[in-house]
This record gives sequence, structure tokens and C-alpha cells, in this order.
Amino acid sequence: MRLTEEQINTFHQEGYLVVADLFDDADLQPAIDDLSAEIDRQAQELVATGELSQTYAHEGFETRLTRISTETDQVYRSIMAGKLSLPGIFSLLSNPKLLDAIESLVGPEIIASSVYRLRPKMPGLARGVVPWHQDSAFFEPYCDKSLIVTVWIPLVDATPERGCMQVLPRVHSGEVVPHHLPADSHSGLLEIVPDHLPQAEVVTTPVMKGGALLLTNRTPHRSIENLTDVIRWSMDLRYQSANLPTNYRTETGALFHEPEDDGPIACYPPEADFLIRSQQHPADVVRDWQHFHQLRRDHEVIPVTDRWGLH
Ligand SMILES: O=C(O)CCC(=O)C(=O)O
Repeated sequence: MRLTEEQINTFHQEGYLVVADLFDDADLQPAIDDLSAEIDRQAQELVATGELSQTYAHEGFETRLTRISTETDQVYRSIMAGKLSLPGIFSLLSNPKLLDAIESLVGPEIIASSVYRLRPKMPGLARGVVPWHQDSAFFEPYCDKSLIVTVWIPLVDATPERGCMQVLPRVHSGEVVPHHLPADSHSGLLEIVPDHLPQAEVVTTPVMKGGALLLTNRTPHRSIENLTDVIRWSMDLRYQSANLPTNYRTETGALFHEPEDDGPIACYPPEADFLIRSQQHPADVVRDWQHFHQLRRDHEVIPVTDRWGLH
């Protein structure tokens, strides 16, 4: 779905855009089915090794992981690790309606980043609350002023009670503000140093299943507590123009383009990028999940510049 002029303007002015009804159930179901099957597979393994008393197979997508996690957090951790490359996930991140919307913002040559995360925010889980941050705080400083679009997709209705996202609007055009990792952090994630939190009204952004929240890489955002008894499942995906630094390697093993002298190899070197739409290089587009899986598996991890003094 191409964005309208009005939506594009809103995105650039506000730093975020909620797009309702971008997907129908058939677009989301393969990812939900694959995640459910992965949870089932892991639960069966844990029951076989005696680490879990039962598979909780009678529970649905919105509750099963919570029940399993009362006994072990292994399944939750493996989902949060960001390593799953399942076919249904690839089909969602290469969904043509989604790529049409992204093309409206970054142009027709699109790199998708492996920095995508699955977030089953379980009821009452302190680590599920993500503090105020700008996504650029995690990326190479070289890419601060370029646009990397985060697409946040709920797999269930994401209401305020279930712990949806909040944003600070109209403060995304300045510098990336200082971030730190507080000693008492529940999430273990970078957060904006409180004195540097931009002054703006907090906007709560519920998104119903089928919709998406689009953010710039400099838009401060966080997510709030899940006060319900269902899991707030979501995925966050990232896209950029293929003209920005990218570590994508074509099937021949060659870098898609060499880094500039003063630039990093990619905006986020630890994980594999891949060309997901292109008019100029159609043969290099990653079109199936096996290729996607192979790129991620074979990727050589290169750390991000340590601008916050964490290493
Ligand atoms: O889903 C969440 O709770 C937080 C997601 C987030 O902060 C992000 O996508 O950058």
C-alpha cells in the first residue's frame, strides 16, 4: 500500500505514523503459525528432557508462552534472541504491501535489515517494558542523519493496557541524544539519559492487529507495561535505502557496494542486511526464506562503534 502525500508528510513532520489496516489476517497468519510451531517444537523438547512438566498445547498464541515461562524462560529467551529466520517471518518482512509503504519513504531500492525483533511482551514482565530510546543509538553514528524506518507490527491488538508503544513527536530532526545502560535496568537495553529526554508531549500509539506503527531512527519511543493476561506479540522490522552503507553480499559473495572511506560497512554491522526490493538490481533481490536464513547464518558479526562507552 503506497502511502498518501498526507501520510508521508505526517511521518516526516511528526516522526511517526500509524497505518491502520495495512495487512489482512492472511498476511500475518504465516508468521503466527510459524511462531506457534516453533514454541510447540521447543516445548516438546523441554518436556522430553524433563525441563518442562507439560507442553501447554491447549493454550493459544496469546497465552501459551506465559504458561511455559512459569516453569522455564528458555523458550522466551530463544524468541527474544532475534535469531529466528522462519518462512512466515520472511513472508511478512517481504510483504509487497509493506514494501510499497516503505518505498514511499526510502525510495525503490530497499535494504531490509536483520535487526528485526520478535517481542512477546508477557503480562507483568518487567523486562518487556522498553525504556525511552532512539533506534539510532544502537546504529553506527555515520547513519544518524539518514532515514532508517522502523516498522512496528503487532500480531495481536496492541492497546495501552497490553503495553503498546509511546512516542515523542516532532523531536526527530536533531542530534541523537546521549544514551546509557543504567545499572538497575530491567530491560538490559540502552535508554536516553533522563536529563536529555527531549521535551515533548507523550503520544500513546495503540495499533490494532493489521496495522503498523512507522518510526524514524531518531524518534524517541518506548513501550509500556502489559497489564492484561494476554501476550502482546509484536515484530519490529527495519528498512533503509540501498544507497546507505549495507553489508549485503550478493550470491557471488561480493559486497553489494564497498563502504566509503570514512564510513562503516553497514548502519548496523552485527547483523546481515539484504536487498528486498530493487528495480536496478532485480537479480540480487532476496526472494526466499532459505536465502534469507543462509545470509543470517553465515553473517560475520562486526560490532558497532562504541559511542556510549559500553565495551
Ligand atoms: O515492542 C516494544 O515493546 C518495543 C519496540 C521498540 O522499542 C523498537 O522497535 O525499537
